[in-house]
Amino acid sequence: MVLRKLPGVSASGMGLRLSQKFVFLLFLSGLVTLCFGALFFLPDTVRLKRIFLSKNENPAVTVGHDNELSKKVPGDPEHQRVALKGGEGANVKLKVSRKPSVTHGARTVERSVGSRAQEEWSPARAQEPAARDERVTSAAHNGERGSAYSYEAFKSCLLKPALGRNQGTPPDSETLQRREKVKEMMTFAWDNYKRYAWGNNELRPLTRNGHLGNMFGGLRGASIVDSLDTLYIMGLMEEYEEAKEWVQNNLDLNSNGEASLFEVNIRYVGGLLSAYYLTGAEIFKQKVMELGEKLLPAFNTPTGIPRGVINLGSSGTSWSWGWASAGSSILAEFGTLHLEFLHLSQLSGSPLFTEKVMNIRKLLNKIEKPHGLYPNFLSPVSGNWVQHHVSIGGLGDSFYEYLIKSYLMSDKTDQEAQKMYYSAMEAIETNLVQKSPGGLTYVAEWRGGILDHKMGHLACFSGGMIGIGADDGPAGQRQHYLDLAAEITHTCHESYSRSATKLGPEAFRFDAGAEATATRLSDRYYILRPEVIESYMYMWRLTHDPKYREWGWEAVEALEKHCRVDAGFSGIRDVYASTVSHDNMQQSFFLSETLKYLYLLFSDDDLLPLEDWVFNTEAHPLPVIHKRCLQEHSATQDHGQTNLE
Ligand code: DMJ
Repeated sequence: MVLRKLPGVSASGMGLRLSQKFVFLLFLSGLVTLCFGALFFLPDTVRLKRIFLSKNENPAVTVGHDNELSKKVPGDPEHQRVALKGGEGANVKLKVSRKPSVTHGARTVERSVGSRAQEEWSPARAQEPAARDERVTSAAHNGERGSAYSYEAFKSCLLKPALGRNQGTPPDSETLQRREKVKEMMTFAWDNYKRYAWGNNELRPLTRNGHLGNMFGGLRGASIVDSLDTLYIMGLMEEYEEAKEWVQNNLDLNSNGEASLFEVNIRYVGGLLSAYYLTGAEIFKQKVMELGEKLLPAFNTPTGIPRGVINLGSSGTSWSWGWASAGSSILAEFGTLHLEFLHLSQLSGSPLFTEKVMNIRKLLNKIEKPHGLYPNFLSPVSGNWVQHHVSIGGLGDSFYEYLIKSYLMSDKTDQEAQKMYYSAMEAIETNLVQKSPGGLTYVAEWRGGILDHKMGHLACFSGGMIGIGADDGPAGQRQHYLDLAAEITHTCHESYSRSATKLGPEAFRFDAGAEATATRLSDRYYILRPEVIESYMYMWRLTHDPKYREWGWEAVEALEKHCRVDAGFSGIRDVYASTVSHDNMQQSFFLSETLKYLYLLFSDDDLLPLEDWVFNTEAHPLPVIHKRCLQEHSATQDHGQTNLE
C-alpha cells in the first residue's frame, strides 16, 4: 500500500530507483531498531521480552538450575546446599595506576566520580563504566602491572596498633579464661575442618567429610579464607600459616562456575582484604585483585545494578535468582558491596570498583521510596522496585549495615551515606519498630503497609548497628539510639533465654500470644549464626555493661553443650528440644564471625579498635580510610609524589 502511493514507483516495487530503494531500506531498518529498543521498556514479565532478550539483558530468563533454588533466601542454610551448577608473585590482572590518589575513600569518591555526584542518575550513565572496564582489563592483559599502594604508609595511618598493646589481653583472670575457651573452640573447629574437610568449603562434622556447595562458583576453601583473620587475631600462627600457604598454592580463581556475587564478595573478597590489611602479605592482595576483576561483569545490566548470580569464567554472564520475584536483584545483595569495592579501588588505584557501587547508591537515592522505606526487590532492568516487602532481617539487613559502615569507614566524610542511613532509620522507626505487650522492642517486617510481627535471627545484628550509629545521627538522638540498640539486643537475648537450649531460633514472633519465640516448626533451627553475639560485642564496646559479657558466656556454654560434637560444631534443628538433632554442618561464618565476635567480646577494646576498623558483614575487619592521610596525600599529589609511594 505504501509503495503504490510513492510517485514513480511501480506496484511490484521492482522498478524502484536506487536512491528510493536506499531510502526505503533506511526507513525499514529504523523501524526494526525502534521496535527492538521498545522491548526494554516492557515490564519484565512480558513474554515477548523474554523471547528476544538474552540472559544478561533479561533477568526473567533463568537457567534451569536456578529453579532448584526457588524459595531459598541468602543466609538460609538450604540456600547454600542446593546445587547451582555449577603464590606470591601471581599475576595482578588489573592495571594499577601510579596515582593512588584517585581512590582514597570518600574524598576519592568525590574526586573520581564526585563531579558526577550532583548529576542525575540515568541507565545510559550506568553503562558507561562497562566500556572502561575493558580498557582497564586489556591494559592488564598487555602486561602492565605494578602497585603504587604502600602497605607501610597504610600502617602508619592507623591511629593504634591493630592487635592492641598486648593482643587485647583482658586484665582479669575470669575474662581471660573465657577468652581462652573461645580460642580452644576455634582450634577444635579448625583442626576438625583440616582433618576431614581440608580444601572443601565447609566441614560436615557428623559424617566427617567436606561440603562444597554451590554458592561460590567452584571456588574452594571458604572456611580457610573466612578463618584467616580470626586465626591471626587469636595468635594461632601455625594455623594461620597453613591457611596462608593453602591460599598461595591452592586457591584457584580460574573457576568457571556460577557464584553468588554477594557470598563471594563478603567471604572471599572480604576475607582476603582483611588478611592483607592485617598481615601485609602480598599474596592476599594479588588474589583479591584477581577475584575482584572477575566480579565486574555482574554490573553489565541496563541500570548497572548487578544480578545475584555470576559466572566466574570468561563469559561473565549473570542471572537473577530463580526465586527472586520477576528477575529482581536483592537489596541485601547489591547493597552489600560498598566496603569491599572501595578497598578494591584503594588497593588497585583503579576507580572502577568505586564507580560501580556509587552508581548503585545514586540509583537508590533517586528512586521513590514508599514511606521512606527500601523494599527488598529491585529490577536491574528498569531500576524500579518489584515488590513492597521491607525487612531489616534477611533480604534487606546488610544494606543498612553498609550505609552506616561506609560513613564510618570514610572517617565520617561520606555524608551521603550518613544521610541515607539516618533517613532509613527514621522510616524504620516510624513504620517497623514495635513494642510487644510484654514490653519487648522488636523490628517487624512490612509487606505493602501490613506488618508481619516477626523478627529473624538475621535482624538481631541491628542492635549492634544502631549502637555504632548512635553518635552521628540528628542532634540530641544519641541516647535514644543507644537505648533502642540496647532494647533490641535485650529482645534478641530473650529469644535465646526462652528456649530449652539457650540458643535462639531462626525467626521468632510477637503474635498469637508469642513473645520472642518461634511459633512455626520451620523456624526453630539454629545454624551457628553470629548476629546476636555480634550485637553483644558492639554493645559491650559501647557501654561496658557486664551483662553483655555474661550473655556471651551463656552462648558459649550453650554452643559447647548442644552444638559441639566429636568432630567439630554443628547447627541444630530445634532450639526448643532438649535432646538436640544436629544438621551436620559447620558453617564457615561460625569461624569468621561467631567465634571472632566472642573472642573480641572477651578481649580489651584495643584489639581491632573501632576508631581504625569496621567489620564487613562477614566480620572481616577493613580499615577506616583516615582523612588525615588523605589530606597529606592530596597536598603532595600535585607535585607528582605521594606519601603512599
Ligand atoms: C553471614 O554470611 C553474614 O553475616 C551475612 O550478612 C548474613 N548471614 C550470615 C550469617 O548468619
